[in-house]
Order: sequence, then C-alpha cells, then structure tokens
Amino acid sequence: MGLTQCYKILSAHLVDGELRTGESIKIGIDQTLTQDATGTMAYLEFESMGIDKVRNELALSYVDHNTVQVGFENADDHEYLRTVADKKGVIYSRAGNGICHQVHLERFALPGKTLLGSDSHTPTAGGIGSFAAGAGGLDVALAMAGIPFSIIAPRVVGIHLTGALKPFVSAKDVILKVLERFGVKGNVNTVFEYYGDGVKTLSVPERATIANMGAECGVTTSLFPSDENTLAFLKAQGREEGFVELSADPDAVYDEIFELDLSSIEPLAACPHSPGNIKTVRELSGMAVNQVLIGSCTNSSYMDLKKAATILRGHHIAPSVSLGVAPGSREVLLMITEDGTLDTLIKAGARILESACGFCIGNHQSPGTESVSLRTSNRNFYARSGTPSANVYLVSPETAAFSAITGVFSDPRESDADLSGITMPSSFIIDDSMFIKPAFSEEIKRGPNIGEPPVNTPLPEKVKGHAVIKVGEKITTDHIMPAGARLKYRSNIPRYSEFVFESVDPSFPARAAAYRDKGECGFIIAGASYGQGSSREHAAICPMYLGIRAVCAVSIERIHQANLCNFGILPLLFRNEEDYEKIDQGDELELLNPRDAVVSGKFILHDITKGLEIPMDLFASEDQRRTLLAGGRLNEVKA
Ligand code: MIC
Ligand code: SF4
Repeated sequence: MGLTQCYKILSAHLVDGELRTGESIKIGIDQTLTQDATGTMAYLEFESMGIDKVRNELALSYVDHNTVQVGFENADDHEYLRTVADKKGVIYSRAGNGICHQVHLERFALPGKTLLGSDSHTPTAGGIGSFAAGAGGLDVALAMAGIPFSIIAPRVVGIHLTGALKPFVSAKDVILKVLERFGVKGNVNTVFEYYGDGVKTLSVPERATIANMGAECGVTTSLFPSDENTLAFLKAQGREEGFVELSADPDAVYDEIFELDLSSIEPLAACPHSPGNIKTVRELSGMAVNQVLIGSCTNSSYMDLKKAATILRGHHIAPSVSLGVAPGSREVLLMITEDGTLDTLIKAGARILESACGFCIGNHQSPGTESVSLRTSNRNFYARSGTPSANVYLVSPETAAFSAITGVFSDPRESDADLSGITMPSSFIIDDSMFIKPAFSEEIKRGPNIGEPPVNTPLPEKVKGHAVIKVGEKITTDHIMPAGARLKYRSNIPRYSEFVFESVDPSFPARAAAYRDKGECGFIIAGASYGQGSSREHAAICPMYLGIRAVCAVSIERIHQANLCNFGILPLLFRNEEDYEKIDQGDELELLNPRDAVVSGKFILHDITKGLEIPMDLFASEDQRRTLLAGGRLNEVKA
C-alpha cells in the first residue's frame, strides 16, 4: 500500500512509537520558530532548562506581533529576545522584517523538513511541503533543546483538487470552501493533504494561503506536494539547493477524500464571529462596508497585493471606507515599492501599515462601533478586532479591494480590472539584512516587565473546589486570554492574569483568585471545541496562576490540550456529553482519587452541590500523564 506524503515525512522523522493512525508518536524537529508574543515565555522556559545552545538544525525568533510599542514593555521584550537569541544560537528576525510565517516561507521553509512553531499558523509552510505544526511555547522550547515532539499519528484527509480557479476567485476562497465543508471543530489529529491536477495551477504563496487557514479547521497541519512550482519558488528566492521532490504515492490510501473542483468555487466570505461561518459574497453583496484591511500571514504576499492594487488602479476608495494595507514582509514591501504597486495603493487612498501582525491580532485599526470590517486575515473571533460590537468578515484580497472602491460588499467578478498577467515573479528582491545571526557575545537583557515562568505544584491527592466559570462551545483562546491591548503583558503573568476571560466574564480573575487563596482547586466547565484558535500557552498559564486545576469540557482542541498538560491542568472530557448540562457555575466539585485516575484515564467528578457522580475521561499520552502528576513539564525538565 502506498504512502501519503504526510506519512513519508513522519516516517523519515520518527523517533519513537509506531506509525499507525491514532498512536502516540515522537518525531524529530528540524526547524523551530517563535514569535515575540509567545517567544519571551518560550525562551524563559528554554533558559530554565539550563541548556547553553539550541540543538535543532535551525531556530528562528521573529518579532512581528507586538510592534506597536505603547509603553516600554514591548521594546524591552524585543531586547530580551535579541540578546537571548544571540546567546543561545537563534537567528533573530527584527521588527520590520515581516510576519513570521510569510518570512519563514520566503527564506527558510523547505520541503520534507519538520517545523515546529509557537504559533498556530506555522502550517503555512505546508505550502512548500514542510510538515509544519503549531505548538505551545514550552513544546517549542523543548524542540530547541533537541527533545522530540509528541503527536498523535494523524488521520489524513486527501483533498483532491481538479480544474483551475476562475478569474477573481483566489486561494482564500479555496480554503473558505474547505472550511465550509469541515467546519472549525471535530478535526483534531487530522492532516489535510492536497493532491491532484488542480495543485499544479497554484503557486507556493497561494498554497501557503490554503495551508495557513487549515489551522482554523483545527488540523495538525496541511501539506502540498513539492513539485516544479515549489522549485520555481525556491529559485525565485535563491534557495533552489533546498529543493526535493515530494508527493504521495499514486496508490496512497487516505482516510477520507474531499473532491474539490477549483473551477466550481466562487468568491466566499467567513461571517461573524467564526471562520467557519461561510456565505457567498453574492449573498452579502450590497451590505455597507466601513473598513477594509489587507494583510496578515494569510494574504499579504506580493501577488496578493499586486492583485488588490490592480483592482484599485484608477479608482479611489469610497468615502465611508478606511483601507489599510500591511505587506507581509520587507521583501514584499521592497517588491511593491520597486514595481509601482505601492504607488497605486497610495493613490487609491490606502493607509500603508507596518509589515507585521498589527490589525490581525487587534493591536490597532479597531473598527468603529457596530461597523463592518472586511479583512483578508484568518480569524474573526468575537472581540478579536478590539471592538466587540463590530462585524468582521474574512475575504480574499480581490473581494476586499473591490469592496473598498464600491463601499459595499461586492463580488470582485464585477470588476473591470485585468488580473490575467499577474503571476509569481521569477525572482524576488532578496535582502537578509534584518536577520541577526548569533555571535554568542551578548549579555541577556531583561526589562522590569519580564518575569519568571510560573511553575505549578504536583497534582495533589485532593482536587476539590468550585466551578469557577461555565462557558459554552467554541471558546477560543482569544476568549480565554485576550491579545490586542493586553498583549504587552505576555511576559508578566500576574498582570496578564487580570484579563483572563475578559470578554466573557470580567469578574472571573478575582473570583478564581479568591478560591485559590482559600486553598481550593478551580474548575472550568466548557462545551465542545474548547481552546480553539491560537497556540498561546498563556491560555493555560494564566488560569493555572489563578488556581485552575481542571478543565471539564465536551471536547478540547489539540494545541490547547497539550498546553494544559504542560502546565499541570487536567484536560478532562465528559464521557456522556449531556452531563455538561448538569453542572452549574458555582457548584462545589471534587475529583475522586485524582492521582490514580490520571494513570487509568477514568475520572469521577463528584458534583457535591447536585449530589451527582459524573464520569470523565482523560485522553493523554503516557508522557502527558507523567507531566500531569508532576504538575507540569517545567517541573520534570528541571528535576
Ligand atoms: C493568533 O493569530 O491568534 C496569534 C496571535 O498569532 C497566536 C499566537 C499568540 O497568541 O501569540 C497563534 O495563532 O498561535
Ligand atoms: Fe500574526 Fe494574525 Fe498570522 Fe496570528 S494570524 S501570526 S496575529 S498575522
């Protein structure tokens, strides 16, 4: 039986376990990446392991999330990151060099390599054929220490692409179509593998857009073959020596196949407040638009901006619309400056934003009250933009640009622009001067906002306390740990903890801390798909700091489940989903014999208030069970 591309890469990197779907395996990690918002904690954790130098093939530290720098905190974090990178052998990508995933794709990602990044959109590099997964900062720190990464050998869904995209329909519409089919929950421990004749019609940056938003489905990663288009991209980046051809065997067997004819796709949009809430642009057309933002790690490549500019050329944005454009990297910025694209954008009325995450994470450009914002980014979670009442729609650069001119949601197929000549250039402008290679000469600098990573206590014999909060389904890490204006506290856990569940229930931190200070263990009760979205381990660290010891949910997303284990919080699932309904916020709860239950995986949750015994399951690897007993991974690594 032939192998999928996914299993070919996994078998070449297998360190431990049996490569059978559903089994827990360990793989060696070639490349790592961090970004500043998760990176400070990751390097503090790496430092606390007492290792002098990173041990994996290539380690990158990007600064792209917190570049707004209101107050001293972010600038101090950057200095810490620069100096710790120098000391530990990590290449540092300075603020201004661009968004980690875009820059990594351009300059470092390679087919057949494994990449682990402390950011959920690390799978962007799947567009070039790299097995690239997102993880919490601690898992990435461990990979930098040369420790293999544990995953569940995934089921592989083959996405069979045929045909070719029609004019004004783009890669973004392809992934929105995939999201329409697979949704944002229920795809844990799955990999999307694209194959078929349609793949040849897509360039690497287009493939990267599709791989990027697989993260919204919750898959471990997405993979494209490495073929002549991959070679063309690597050549254009002056990196052809890294090329290897890679694809599934012709007789590879997939666990499921999704047939997708590219020519059948039309412009789509993800509606508020979920990337899985898909409608056609036609259905939405005519709705007034207030803001249009083009950029983010999904859609900020040279071709994306060139297509948007071509639609905008000769027009001016509608008076009611504010248009912002954030090129994904300095390379993209240099390219659009040289060929006049920037000039077109400026003349059309675009506000040129920094090559950084910026608006995507709610750092700036918050839309007005109850306004409509069209964005080419990947997440429209409630309140992520910084304006809870705003309605954010995720669209392609083509739809965004055309709607910016008309002032209403508009189908770009009605534009009279000619996009046919826009293809990937045969060479990009290469300038690596914003990368700093380690010289091992710096002293590590720590500003006053940078604290030690907090450590949990081993799992106690008695886990008793209250349901501190009960939340519904699809609770994202943005609900748990807001970014935007709060992002600058990422290195200061006590301060950041004051904002846990800010948009859901601002009284949560005080309530949790009060229980904690009485010596209780806190519980979070949640519905399906708890912790979807970001890889931010702060969504585990800060609740842990507030005394949370267990999350009892209908289901928990992969990266968040791993982060909970890493910090000693029990990720428990209701054996009978309907039991979720029986517990109320404020109920007194106890887990019976928790240490034994970690070993057996079978828990009994005693709801003392209701007089109920509720069966719960722990799905965790052997390693994770040990970690939970120890009260977190740092306790084990330090021991
Ligand atoms: C995001 O898009 O939510 C982020 C910000 O990039 C996060 C990482 C973080 O919270 O720092 C992610 O996707 O992992
Ligand atoms: Fe940055 Fe947005 Fe991409 Fe996250 S999704 S890495 S915030 S651009």
